[in-house]
Amino acid sequence: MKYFAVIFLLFSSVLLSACNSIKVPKSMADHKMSAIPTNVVPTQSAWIFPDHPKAKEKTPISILIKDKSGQPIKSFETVHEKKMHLFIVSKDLAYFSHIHPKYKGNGQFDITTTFPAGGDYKLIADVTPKGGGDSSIESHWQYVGGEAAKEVPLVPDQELTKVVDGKKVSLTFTELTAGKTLHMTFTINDAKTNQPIKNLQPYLGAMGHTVAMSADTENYLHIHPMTTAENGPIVIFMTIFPKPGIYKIWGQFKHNDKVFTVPFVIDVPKK
Ligand SMILES: [Cu+2]
Repeated sequence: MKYFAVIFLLFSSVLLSACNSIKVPKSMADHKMSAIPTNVVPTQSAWIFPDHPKAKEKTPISILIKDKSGQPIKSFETVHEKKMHLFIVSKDLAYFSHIHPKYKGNGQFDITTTFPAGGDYKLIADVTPKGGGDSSIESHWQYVGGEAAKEVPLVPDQELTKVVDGKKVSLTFTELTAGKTLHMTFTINDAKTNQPIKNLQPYLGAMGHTVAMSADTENYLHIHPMTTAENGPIVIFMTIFPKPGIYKIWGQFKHNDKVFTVPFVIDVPKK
């Protein structure tokens, strides 16, 4: 086990220095703890927007995924039921959206979305070209015209319990420290009765999804829960926060056929 941990840390430090968009290896997310780096296919992308996208208007987006020589990548793995997962956040991380563009073939993914306010948005596409192990990440900043929303300062939550859609959700960590493998646990109770919710439904093939983003949006983590037979009230994720500082976390779960998203802001201390 010790041997595995060392190898894993070596691997993750390579991963950490290699790119800004840190991904939790799929092997780790699935709790297989593979020590072998699973190959990430190098990609590049082109993002096609209308000339002057505006807030509150339907905005078609095309994302072209290409290989390093500029040729479109043609086939993609279906990961968690989708060929592409697209996350959109406002610069202050107040706005979060997780949507699934449609694959049109020839490397092209299309979706239409509506930005809620004017300002800068970061879009992060998560795809796995056929034959790849872990997903490739492509991101893009986009300015959207229109009246800007009031900027929300990113302040760590004093208390890690939130009520969303009638659910009381608490977040705890084993040893919250940058660069350390840790468990992040969501506990989901009914907000009215305080009874544990034991009938969560799988959402995109997992009991939950968590996205974490550093305050500067440079580090992105998409984490899936450790395998469990339970449908709540506890959902455990394993991850590593690559660097200290403030992160926003969005936990997404499904209950009564409805997906709910619970956001937290945390401050990850250094070692
Ligand atoms: Cu998704």
